[in-house]
This record gives sequence, structure tokens and C-alpha cells, in this order.
Amino acid sequence: MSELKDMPVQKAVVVEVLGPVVFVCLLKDDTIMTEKTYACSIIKGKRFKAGKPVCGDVVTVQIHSEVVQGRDYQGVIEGIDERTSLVERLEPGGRRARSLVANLNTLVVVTSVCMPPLKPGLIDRYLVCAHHWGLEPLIVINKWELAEELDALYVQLYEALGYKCLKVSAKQGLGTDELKAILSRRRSAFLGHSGVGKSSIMNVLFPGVNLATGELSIQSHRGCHTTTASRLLAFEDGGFVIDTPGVREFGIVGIPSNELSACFPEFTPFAAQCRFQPCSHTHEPGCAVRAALDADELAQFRYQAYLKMLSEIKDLEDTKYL
Ligand SMILES: Nc1nc2c(ncn2[C@@H]2O[C@H](COP(=O)(O)OP(=O)(O)OP(=O)(O)O)[C@@H](O)[C@H]2O)c(=O)[nH]1
Ligand SMILES: [Mg+2]
Ligand SMILES: [Zn+2]
Repeated sequence: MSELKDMPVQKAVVVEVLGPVVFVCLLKDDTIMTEKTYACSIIKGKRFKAGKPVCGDVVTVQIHSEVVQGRDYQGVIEGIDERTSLVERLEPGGRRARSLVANLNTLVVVTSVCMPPLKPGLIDRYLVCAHHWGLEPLIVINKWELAEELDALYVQLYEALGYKCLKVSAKQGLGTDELKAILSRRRSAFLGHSGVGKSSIMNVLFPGVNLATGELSIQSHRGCHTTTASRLLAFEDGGFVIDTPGVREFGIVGIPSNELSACFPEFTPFAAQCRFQPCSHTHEPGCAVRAALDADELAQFRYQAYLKMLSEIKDLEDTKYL
């Protein structure tokens, strides 16, 4: 057993947070050294400006022990580096932001067809977040072997809006090589409903890891929230993917109401022509976005998604919790 005393502080990446335990892998020359994971603590009472560490955070750690000894920690988190990005959601039923994952450059919206069915409303929420935070969005539609005509239609609509969509079947191995090629040098996370197959796809991308996957509820065809904590897995060439717990709802937080319209890229050319600037595209006379809707130049389902998110954000702003 080797006890390492007076180890220098080192850089590491947070790969999982389980209650008070922060699991990290060391960073060497920007490569995540995945062969070893260290269980680290945060000194009691210590508060970081960035809040609590989340998956994807680059941290400074002091490792004390190379081996796990009972319940002892192997190291201490000394600090959190400034984040290049942070994905947050509204606490379920609450009014505060909850940090999810940090330092991404790509947000993978994972959805499925049939069970659970494809839900454009949730896809739109994640796309809005990706735009606002400057992350490249990628839509993955899993269980494609069960796809029907309507699913193909939605894919066409999103593709027409300029979004990259990838049809995948974790079960049959469809599209997973292409997905791996796209993600291998990126810093990404899988976000989406419970039961769409996020962990199943991870298991194909990272053979041998064997993340838990769950059966769907027979009645509702919903997932059973199998994944309970985010988990970062790294590719050999520096990229990583974070598997996150599935959600039932995804409440937008941190996007001011007057910036929401800009997160719908197809609105932008019309919004520039609205009589009032800024225009909320809800009631203002001379609104070019609503005129484009009436002329079927914009998709109704996207506008409805915009209205729903706008009203939620305004509710939060009215109660001054944002
Ligand atoms: N038919 C079909 N089923 C799949 C496919 N991929 C995953 N599943 C099934 O979908 C169910 C849910 O898969 P998970 O990987 O646990 O889903 P998840 O998105 O990680 O769910 P949470 O962890 O709850 O968020 C499991 O029963 C999988 O076997 C697929 O491509 N086709
Ligand atoms: Mg999962
Ligand atoms: Zn307008």
C-alpha cells in the first residue's frame, strides 16, 4: 500500500458526485486519466464561488492516498476552475437553479420514438438552452427501429431548421459508430427524458463500462429514473460524454424573457422586421413573426413551445426569483 504524503496539488476532472463524495480523475496534458478514480471530499464549511462541484468541472485536488481505506477519502478538492459553460435547470417544482454539468461544448438532446414517444416540447427546451449557452446542439433519436411516419416527419422539420439529427438504435447498433465519431473529440452530455436510452447508448459508446439501464413502466411506457447521478466517461483522445439522470420536466432558468426569441434561430430574420423592437411576438401590432406564422412560414409547434417557455419565464420574473 502506498501512502502519498505531501502530494502537490493537481488538476482533475469531476466524473461523479454522490452526496458529499466527489469522484475525480486526474488531468495530464488535457487528457483525462481514466484508469484511476479518486474519492475526494470538500473541507466542511468550505464554499466555492462556483458553488458545489458538478460533473465536468475541472478542479484542483490534493490526493493523499492512492488506495481506498475503508470510508476514508483519498483527496480533498481545493478549488473549482472557472467554467466555460454550465447547464442548469429549474429545481423541480421550485424557483431556484440547479447546476447539472459543466464545461460542455456540445449538448446532446436524447429522445426516443414509441416508448417513450418523441416529445418535441422537451427537445425545444434543450435546444433553447444550447443556443443561450453557446453549445452546439445535436439531436439523437434512439429506438429508431420502432420509428413511424410521424417521427420521420419531426426529424425532417428539425433538419429543415438546421439541427443535426442522428437516428440511433442502441439495441441494434444503428448510428452508434457515427455518434461516436461525432462525439469523440467533444465535451458533451446526454440530456433527455427518463427511459429514452441515454445509458444504453453510453454502454455502446463505452464498451465494458456497463452503466445500469432500466425497464420502462408497462403502463405509462415511461422510464423509471434508473440513472440517479450524472457520470462522466472519457474517450481516449480527450473528449467526454456525461450521462445524466432522465427528467420528467425541464424548467428553463437563467434566460431572460427578452432573450428567449433569439434562441429560436428561425424567428430571427422575421423578428428583425417587427414594428416594435424589442418585440415579444405575442400581442404587438406589426409583428413579423406572427405574420410569418399565419403565412405558414414558421412551424406552429415551435411558436407554441416559445409561448409556453415565455410564460414560465415571465412568471419567474414577476415573482423576482430570477
Ligand atoms: N427498442 C429499444 N429499446 C431500447 C433501445 N435503447 C434502449 N432501450 C431500452 O430502453 C429502456 C431504458 O433505457 P435506459 O438506457 O435505462 O434509459 P435512460 O435514458 O438512461 O433512462 P434514465 O436513466 O431513467 O434517465 C431499457 O429497457 C432499454 O433496454 C433501443 O434502441 N431500442
Ligand atoms: Mg440512464
Ligand atoms: Zn414580433
